Amino acid sequence: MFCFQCQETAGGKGCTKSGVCGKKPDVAAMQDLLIYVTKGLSCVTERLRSEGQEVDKKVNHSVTVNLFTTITNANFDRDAIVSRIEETLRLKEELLARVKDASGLPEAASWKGTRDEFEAKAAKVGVLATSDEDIRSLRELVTYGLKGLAAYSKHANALLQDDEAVDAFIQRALASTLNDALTVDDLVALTLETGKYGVEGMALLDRANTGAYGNPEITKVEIGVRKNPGILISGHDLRDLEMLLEQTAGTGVDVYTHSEMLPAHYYPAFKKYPHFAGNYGNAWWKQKEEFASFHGPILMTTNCVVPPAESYKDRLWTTGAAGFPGCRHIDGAYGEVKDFSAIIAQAKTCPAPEEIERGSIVGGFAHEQVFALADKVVDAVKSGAIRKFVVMAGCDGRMKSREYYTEFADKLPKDVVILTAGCAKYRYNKLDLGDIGGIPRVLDAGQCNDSYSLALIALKLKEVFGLKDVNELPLAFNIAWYEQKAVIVLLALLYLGVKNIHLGPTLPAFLSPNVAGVLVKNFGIAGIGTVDEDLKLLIA
Ligand code: SF4
Ligand code: SF3
Repeated sequence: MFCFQCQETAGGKGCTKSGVCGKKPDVAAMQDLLIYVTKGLSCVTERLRSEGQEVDKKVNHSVTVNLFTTITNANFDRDAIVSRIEETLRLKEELLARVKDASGLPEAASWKGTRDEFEAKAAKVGVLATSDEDIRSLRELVTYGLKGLAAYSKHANALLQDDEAVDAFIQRALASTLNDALTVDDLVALTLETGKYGVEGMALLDRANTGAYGNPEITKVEIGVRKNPGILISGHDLRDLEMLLEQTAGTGVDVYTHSEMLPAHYYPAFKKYPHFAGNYGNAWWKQKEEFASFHGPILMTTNCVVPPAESYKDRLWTTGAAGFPGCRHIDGAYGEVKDFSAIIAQAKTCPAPEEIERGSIVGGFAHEQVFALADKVVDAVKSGAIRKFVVMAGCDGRMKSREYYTEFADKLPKDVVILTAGCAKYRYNKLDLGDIGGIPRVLDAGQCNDSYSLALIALKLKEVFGLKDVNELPLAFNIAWYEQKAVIVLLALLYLGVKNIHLGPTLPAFLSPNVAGVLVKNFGIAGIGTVDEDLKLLIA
């Protein structure tokens, strides 16, 4: 196997024996093949579109679910991945028959192996199949960005919202990664275009979420526990949460959020459920201890799944693109109501969660809520009460080096405000950082996809202060990344013209020295240093 798509890749170079995340070589191989056949399918749909033929939404959804399935910590279930490969090949054959002129399509468009040939084929189509280091780097950068974009699209699709332009781009870009005629310059341009569609995809999801559940508002979220049995829901899918809240109403079972599901509490629509009890635990990587002490069932709607301990494996359920062998999976097509009754029945037999924390945290600072506070914020900046904003959005991870972010937040001067989104916030959202004239010093916009809100807030501030360029704002970027959703967030920010982003705790292994050089030269991208050095650099 060879995988270097996440920040924790072995030795900062690539996982070759087994994944640091727990992904085994046989699963990695099937993920490689799933990406390959999805690229093949995309070559066919791109051709159909260029012939003026329509591509059905179901095909778009297949592409996005396939990509999502291969995101770090989403799906470890080999059988589920093999089924997706077979389904993709079937779909591709059906569409290929409609193509009027199939000349010049790459091999991936015509390949149709059977299950017994999958291993051998997978060995030939992984990341290392591209020999030129820079072309490989750019192809992977685009592919990982598309994985993140696909994840966000899929959540919008679950709320019956689609953007054909985003789907057509995802497929065109996937097909382009198989096009040997594209040069480094072409692929750099495609990378920026991926960022453009990243903005579109996040806007789509923002419309879908706020359209269905209202605009996030300032909310205090309890982090302690109640006395009833509970179900813990994790991941990013708000539609799954809605169905679970509906089905648990009046059953005596409480629902708690975990990790990236925390921001669900900020939406008005979910406040009507008295059994929506609070948030339990921290970022994804602490789940082994926290899922054990939760005692009740856990529903993973997306990444990040950590291979479970035997002690709670029978309480871990997956749905959507998530999966783990031996854990029960709940199916359901878009628009259908999923049946969570088995999870609820299990919860009723479990003890209540064990208290691991007490108190509350405050969030809900997505775009509309911050716009509502705009006058206060602008006054605070003008009076000097707020000297600077620092965007610390992104992912958390288990590496010790991430203690940097806790220390950085803690040591920030008291007149600096943190803007955050994603699970990166767990590194500092329980520190008591106080407020500035009633404006909390940590403004949490929501999930990683809500980084879109942070971009809108920056653009709004630029407008209010009458600036030409967003880089003239008193705003610094110190972003933490782990998986591929952070890649699309980064590309989206680059597309919006944001410069001098610091990215840590390490730069991606999939950036070749030359590609990293392009990002440094054109966008001022940098890694992180020590906390004290970076405080001087970013805040002074
Ligand atoms: Fe390694 Fe990350 Fe790939 Fe897992 S997702 S195999 S940890 S690079
Ligand atoms: Fe976290 Fe996995 Fe990325 Fe959505 S839950 S930010 S790492």
